[in-house]
Amino acid sequence: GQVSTLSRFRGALVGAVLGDCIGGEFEGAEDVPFDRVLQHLSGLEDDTRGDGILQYSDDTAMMRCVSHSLLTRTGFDEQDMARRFAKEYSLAPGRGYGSGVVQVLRKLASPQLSDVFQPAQAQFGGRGSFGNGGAMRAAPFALAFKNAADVRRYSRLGAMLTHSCSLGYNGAVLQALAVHLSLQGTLALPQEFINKLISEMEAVEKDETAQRDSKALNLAEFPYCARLHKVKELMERNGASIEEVISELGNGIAALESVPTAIFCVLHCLEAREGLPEHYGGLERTIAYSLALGGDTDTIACMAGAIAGAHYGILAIPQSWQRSCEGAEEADQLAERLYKLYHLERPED
Ligand code: R7I
Ligand code: MG
Ligand code: MG
Repeated sequence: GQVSTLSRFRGALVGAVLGDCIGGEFEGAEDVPFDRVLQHLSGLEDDTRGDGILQYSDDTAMMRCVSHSLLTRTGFDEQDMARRFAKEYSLAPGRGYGSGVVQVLRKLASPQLSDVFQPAQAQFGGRGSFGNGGAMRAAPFALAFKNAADVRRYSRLGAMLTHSCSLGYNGAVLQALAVHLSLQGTLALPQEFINKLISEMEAVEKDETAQRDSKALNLAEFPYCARLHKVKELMERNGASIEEVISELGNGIAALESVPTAIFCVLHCLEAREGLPEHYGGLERTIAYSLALGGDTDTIACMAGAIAGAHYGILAIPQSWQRSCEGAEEADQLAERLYKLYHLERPED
């Protein structure tokens, strides 16, 4: 049936939180046999375990900051967003943050800091981080802005508060654009979805800094486009093994090795897959499949969960899964408020 736009918004943020909470179990595993994944997931249906048993990590913690900031400022305000990241980290530093980004978050807490983009620029010898920490929290940008140009611009700036390497912030742009297209129902035509992302990223990666960074890091000239072409190839192969997906797309903590992978998980799970229960809907398949890849499972499942949730909508997400995850209810409320912001007439529109 038809999925309403509000349902898509709610599905996006709740799907992201679920991916983070549920994926945390296997973070760092090499790959995970399907029966272990399914055992973990069937445990969520056990009503005796109590509510919110699975805690969220930095992915959700920072995504909450992004949502709250966009809502209270009715748009992007780098000072406000930076302050929220710093405050969240100081209140709950044990959420599993990347080992480099904590230095940025400590510097962002300083009241003397005038340029909030500066601490990120000092990371990793001055080139900035290419980790997936910008991408993991990018979904709310697609829920706050209608125009693709705004989604691009602000997801990039929002990521640059911690990730100043183009591979880091372009991963965030790609993730936000994927959620943007999914909210519009574009996943009904998977080929069109991937082709649109490729042409968007061709424009994004033409940028001089992106060209320079990919050269310095010994990568293909248009690294995200190259990965998205591999996603297309794997889709066409229709039956790619877990090992092939890991070796061709990656499952790591770098944005380049996880954002295209998350997109693949969503596309691959649009239809029933061997090894996954027949009663599973697409969102359940997507999260299960993301976990089976191992590696950075919380983040890959979080990003795939956002894209898939925007496609299938909130009604496709099992209640028991939602009850098991800390922060799912709040994410649902934030999505509803972002829906109103998205439809607000703003002067620049
Ligand atoms: O990107 P970031 O916020 O980490 C996010 C990840 C997610 O999986 C979360 O769930 C959480 O587990 O962490 O944090 P960063 O510290 O900026 O980057 C993550 C890691 O990527 C770093 O600790 C480095 O190991 C690696 N990395 C780099 N290594 C070498 N050179 C990132 N950028 C570089 C680099 O330029
Ligand atoms: Mg995490
Ligand atoms: Mg992670």
